[in-house]
Amino acid sequence: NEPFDLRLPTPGCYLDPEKAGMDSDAVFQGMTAHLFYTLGKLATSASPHDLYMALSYAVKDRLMTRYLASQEVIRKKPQKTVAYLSAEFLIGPQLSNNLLNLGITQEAEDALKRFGIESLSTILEVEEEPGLGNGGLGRLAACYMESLASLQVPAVGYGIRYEFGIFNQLIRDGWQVEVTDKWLKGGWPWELPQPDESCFVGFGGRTESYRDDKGNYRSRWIPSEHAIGVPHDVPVLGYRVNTCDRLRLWRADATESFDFYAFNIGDYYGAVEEKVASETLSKVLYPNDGTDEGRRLRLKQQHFFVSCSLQDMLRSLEKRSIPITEFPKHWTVQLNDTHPAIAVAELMRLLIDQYQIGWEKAWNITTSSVAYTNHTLLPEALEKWDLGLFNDLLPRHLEIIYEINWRFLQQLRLRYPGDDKILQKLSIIDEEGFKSVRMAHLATIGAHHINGVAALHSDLIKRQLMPEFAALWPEKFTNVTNGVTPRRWVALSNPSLSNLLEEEVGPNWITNMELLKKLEEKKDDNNFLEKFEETKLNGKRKLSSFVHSKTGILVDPSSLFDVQVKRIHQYKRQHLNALQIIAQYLRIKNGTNKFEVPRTIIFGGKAAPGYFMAKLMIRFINGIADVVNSDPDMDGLLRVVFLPDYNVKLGEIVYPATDLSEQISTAGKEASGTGNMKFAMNGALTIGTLDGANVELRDLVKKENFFLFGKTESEIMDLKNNNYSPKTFINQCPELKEVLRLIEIGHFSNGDKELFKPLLNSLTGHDPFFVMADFEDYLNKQDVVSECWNNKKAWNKMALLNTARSGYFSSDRSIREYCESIWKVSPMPVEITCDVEELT
Ligand code: GPQ
Repeated sequence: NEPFDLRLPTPGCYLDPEKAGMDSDAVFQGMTAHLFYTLGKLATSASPHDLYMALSYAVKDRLMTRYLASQEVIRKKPQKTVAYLSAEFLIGPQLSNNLLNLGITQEAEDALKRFGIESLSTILEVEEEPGLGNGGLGRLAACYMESLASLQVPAVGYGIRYEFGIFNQLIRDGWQVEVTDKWLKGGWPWELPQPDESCFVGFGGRTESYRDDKGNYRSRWIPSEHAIGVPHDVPVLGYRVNTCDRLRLWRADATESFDFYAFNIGDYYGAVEEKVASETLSKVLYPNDGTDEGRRLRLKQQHFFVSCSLQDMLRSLEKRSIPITEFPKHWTVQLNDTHPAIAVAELMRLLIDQYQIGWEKAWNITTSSVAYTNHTLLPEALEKWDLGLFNDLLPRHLEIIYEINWRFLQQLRLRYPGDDKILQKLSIIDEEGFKSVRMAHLATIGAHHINGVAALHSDLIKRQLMPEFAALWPEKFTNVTNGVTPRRWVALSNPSLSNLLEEEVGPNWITNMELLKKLEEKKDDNNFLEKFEETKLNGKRKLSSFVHSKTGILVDPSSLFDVQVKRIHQYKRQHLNALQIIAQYLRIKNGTNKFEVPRTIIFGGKAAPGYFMAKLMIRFINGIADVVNSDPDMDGLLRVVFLPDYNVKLGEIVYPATDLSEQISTAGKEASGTGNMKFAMNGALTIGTLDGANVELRDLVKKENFFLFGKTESEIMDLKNNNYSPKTFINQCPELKEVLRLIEIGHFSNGDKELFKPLLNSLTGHDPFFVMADFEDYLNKQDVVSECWNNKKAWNKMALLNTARSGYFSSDRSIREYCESIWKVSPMPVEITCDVEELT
């Protein structure tokens, strides 16, 4: 590779080639220039937001050399690139991460001092985070982009630039209130619009058959509507490397040409309406986490970003004069769940209709490039599109899907002669009731690999979700356990722990988390354990002041911080935690509490706006918090906090401050979980079920350092298959009975006996998530937690071992596995030089 000249394009770089624009002087000058020329402000009157913008622009300038150099490397020496297709990228604040990865945090801090800003954090606080995701799935995509860049793997993330991301959550009278997220309002400095790389996407209309020059019958699509996708690129820099990958988010624009006709015949409003309709495509993120609502606009969004992305990939081959048939050598396309699964049909359509490639060849290209990650077994999350709606919006795709399906079913007929049942079961088209297109089947048939996101989950995909597919293609099914980036989730969010880790094992743990194993040597070193505890206390002080500023609740940093942050869902069982709090409250009231352990129980998370039970769970937690926090008997023993508007930024404050991580989903329901990993790295102990990645976490940290409770997946299955009755469990547990009675009489709802009835009825009636079955075991395990907390040294040792042994959950490990076993791509270092000799 030819080195890229670092000095030329980066403002400030020419000041001192040695420092390459990375000293505080250059950062200061960059900021000054941006304040003046880009923002039209004088340094003397700049607000914190102005300074945030100026610093961000100066930092972005420093990304550009690396970003362009990374693209040049691929252009000059074609190599396979990862295309990560995801409807969500929950990337979080950018400034702090880019400073860290560039290695100029201190320089930025020094530059800010010259503007009279004493601490970088006052500027970081100003940043609005782009909430372009709901929860775990979107955050995973962001961690994976960061690891890809850090591992120097060429990659592009493709998604949607939603104008309104996930709503902001307010809590009013204990209820969740949703407020529009206007993340773009103050200007977002991290994106580069690239209008000349826009793409054209069709919808609706009809297909017609025609005979081509060679006399063959072909089909063509005549869409009735179009939209334009305008790329907005976000640079994703790796940690202390030159690789800077790209996150390409598409914004929908109206097409001019089409409305001109309406405009000219005097239908001005008609033309404007058309324009508005096309632009609503990228307006808003659907706020449902793991529930499929089958909405027309959602399918349009999916097709919109998938079509733009595939056209973009194909165009990149054309630009470099690479034959289209070599697509799989240059692109490996990963589907983040079924949201982008239309890619299978769209790639076929582009190859066949645009590039005139024959079916067999096109199918071969498609299936050698596409792979699919499944993130859930929950039936309500498996996407199905009503056939009528699908045909309306994507008639040509439906034809192609029919053909894919017909050929697939032929294959099945040969293998299972006379077995119509299996044909019905595996068909892409669900013929029962309202006919629909099953996207998971399309993805599975079109992909060369299908992976789950934790060992247990991948196993359940094969055993429960798709046993017939797994029998048909055992080699396609695999596992890649999720991971999270240690840059954001330890180095950035937990500076005091990071400093200690660096002192102990050196700086390389940030890119090689396995080095943390060395900490095990310190497990009996009192002095070290105290230092470790001190880092936790620092985090807890910071969270305490945040809690106070947001909720007015005073919490004691020396109390046990017991935290459950994640989307609110019945399967995640925040209500199990809530019931346990009531039991503890009762014990304190009755003087029967066995341990004097002050606890602060903290919740955070959003509920889907249409998910009644989840919203009621929030109200329930707040009802309990009101009673507990205002009862003097609870002083110094129990506090309950619901933190509003949980997001990435808040997560960065929460993980370092947690002693006990709640991972209490019904076994078999949580595909992986990733919060569990962030907590463990930051030295929290976990109380959890054998679900998702908890299973692997417990194996790694060893069972004596994990608080296990609850029924296993197979025990849950047994209960389910044997007429599970929650009443049996309630009757066996007097404490649980008392808890339920207190709710029933309205103790947590100011005497209102109706408010929580739906929740009570669900728990005592069907109890679909086996809360009653696990309650007693959970409560008992919480006693073990309390007992353990009273031996601070033992606790610290366990916590240290969690940090030391959780290196496996670095997303660097996950990405290496994807690269080796699914994508077959290797790193491609990007070289940059400042050496004048070498350049001439
Ligand atoms: N997940 Cl299907 C989401 O966050 N949203 C979704 O729509 C689906 C899954 C989560 C899943 O619930 C977690 O267990 C995983 O850790 C996470 O995806 C990433 O794989």
